[in-house]
Amino acid sequence: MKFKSISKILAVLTVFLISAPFVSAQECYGDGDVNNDGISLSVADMVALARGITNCGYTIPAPWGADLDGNCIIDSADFAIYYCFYKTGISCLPPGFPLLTCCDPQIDIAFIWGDANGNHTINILDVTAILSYLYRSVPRPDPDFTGDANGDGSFGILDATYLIAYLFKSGPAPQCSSQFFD
Ligand SMILES: [Ca+2]
Ligand SMILES: [Ca+2]
Ligand SMILES: [Ca+2]
Ligand SMILES: [Ca+2]
Repeated sequence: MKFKSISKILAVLTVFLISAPFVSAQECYGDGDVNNDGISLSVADMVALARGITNCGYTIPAPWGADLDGNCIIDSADFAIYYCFYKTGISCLPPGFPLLTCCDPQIDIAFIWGDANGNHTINILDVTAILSYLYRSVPRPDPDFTGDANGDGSFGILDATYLIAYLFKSGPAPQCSSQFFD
């Protein structure tokens, strides 16, 4: 009798386990598909990442996809990997790519739009930096998309005059561009 009861309990338990929905924790990988369009490591993904870690108010569609080094932080280190991949190819990707990361990574603002010299503030030195890049053959930072102060997708004297207007004539703040150039 006792044996029969145990068998019955085991049978019920087996049916329950088989019919219960299998719930697993969501896993997210830094696969490079930042804009969540199904294509990994495209230029559009790199642009999405650049905008996401710049003070542009842009929300990265799939932030976990941007975390190529799998440390649960989206920052300039991930951008450096993308940029290296963009320039030189697959050897820049971390061993074991794509790495498992967290699904809600922290985002670190690494770039300030209009900060042409890359020191995280905007002042007259950015104007002189732009002029030096243009006229004194001083090498520009690579990449230097934030030097496009007026956000027209190119780098030139208009970016210097735009910054002067912003700094000294109450002109509009530097404009984030959706384009990327280097
Ligand atoms: Ca993509
Ligand atoms: Ca990272
Ligand atoms: Ca600066
Ligand atoms: Ca420009």
